[in-house]
Parts: sequence; C-alpha cells; structure tokens
Amino acid sequence: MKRDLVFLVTLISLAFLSLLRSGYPQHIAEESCSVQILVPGLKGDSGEKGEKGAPGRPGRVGPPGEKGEKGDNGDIGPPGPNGDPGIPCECSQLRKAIGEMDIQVAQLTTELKFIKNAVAGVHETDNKIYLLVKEEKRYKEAQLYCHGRGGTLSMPKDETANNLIASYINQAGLTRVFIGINDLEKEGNFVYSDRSPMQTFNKWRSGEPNNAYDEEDCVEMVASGGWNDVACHITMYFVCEFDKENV
Ligand SMILES: [Ca+2]
Ligand SMILES: [Ca+2]
Repeated sequence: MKRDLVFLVTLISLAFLSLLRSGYPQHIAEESCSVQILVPGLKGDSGEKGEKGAPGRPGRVGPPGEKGEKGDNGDIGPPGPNGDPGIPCECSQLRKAIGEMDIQVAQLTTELKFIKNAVAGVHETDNKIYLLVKEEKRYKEAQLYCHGRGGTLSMPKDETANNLIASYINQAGLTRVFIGINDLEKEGNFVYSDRSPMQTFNKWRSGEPNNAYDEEDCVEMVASGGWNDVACHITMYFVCEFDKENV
C-alpha cells in the first residue's frame, strides 16, 4: 500500500515536470496537483444537439377498422370489341321452304276462319245458302269476300228472303249488316249487287233512302228487316248468299 502511494506520487511529480517543460499554463498545473483531482467536477454545459437517430421499428398491426358504407356505382364501361364473324348460312333452300310454309299456314288459317264462320253462320233454303260473316268490312271488301267464295252480298228480292236474312241477324244478336244493294253507279238508282235492278219489292225504312251527307250509296239491313242507305266506307258484318246450284 505504501509502495502504491509512493508510485502515485512519483507519477504525479513526473507529470508536473513534464508540464513545466512543455510550457503548459501554470494554473492548470496547479489544479492537476490539487486534491480536487480525485473528486467529481462540476456539471458541464449542455453539449450540442446530436444528429437525428435512425427510424424506429414499425409498430404492431392495429385492430381492423369498421366496415365503410357502400360507394356509388361506377360509370358504364366502354363497349366490348366486336365478335367474330358468323359462319355463312348455307340454308337458303331451308329458308325458302320455311317462307312457303308460312304462306301455307296463313292460307290455312284464313280457310279455317272461313269454315268456322260457315259452321256458325250458314243458313240454307231450298235454293240458297246464306252466310253471316262476323268480320267487320267496308261494303266493297265485303262484296269481294263473298265473290271470292263464289257468292255475292245477299240480295233480298222478296219478303221471304228478307225475313229470312232478318231472322239470321236477330239470331246472332246483331243490329245491322251490309246487304247487296247500292246506288254507286247512279245516285238514287238502287240495284242489287248482281247489277239486277230493284223490282217493286223493297223494305226501305221510313224516310230512307235519304242519301245523308250526300254520301250514302250502300245499304244496311237492321234487325227489324228494314233497309237504310249508309256510307260505303263504314265497316260492319255482312251476309253473303250462294246459289245452291253453283256450290
Ligand atoms: Ca246514294
Ligand atoms: Ca240513310
């Protein structure tokens, strides 16, 4: 222990001499030699601010957030590209056949309609067949319809025939039908649809024919059996008649 103290004093002495030799300021040499060298010094001034440290480690993953509200629909996207061209159809024959079948079906449908009409609307006498057609047509279309089937619009040329047609109208619950009488060629000169002239028989209602509005050239029969001249362009049901010998 004593030897250590001697060694320490020797070291201090050497240091003192070294400082004297190098011209180090006197007061620092004195402080170095004082007892204070063995106890902590006063707190120094704060150092300069250090450089910014490296970024820290990422934090833990947080809990999932609450579900947000549904957003608005987006805009309509652009149209897609055109498709590949189709394979050319080599079925013109088939198409033609289908077209012809369509025509046949249409014809058959018309015929069936006529037959149904006939079943429902045919009335016979000894020498006539009357057909009540429940299709609304203008006078000329009605006349064509009857002609197309070998007949004509009905021509009541006597009381018996007139009563018969009137009874058909009543049986069908109708109020009026076209019959085959007109003055289309000469105003006031009524003829039957086979162009035969009016005879003494007629069933004009009171005040008819009046050629109202100067346009009544066709004739209807009402449920009572009476006749009235009416405009030809109006449409209504009608009665065809066929001679039995021609059917
Ligand atoms: Ca007239
Ligand atoms: Ca009239």
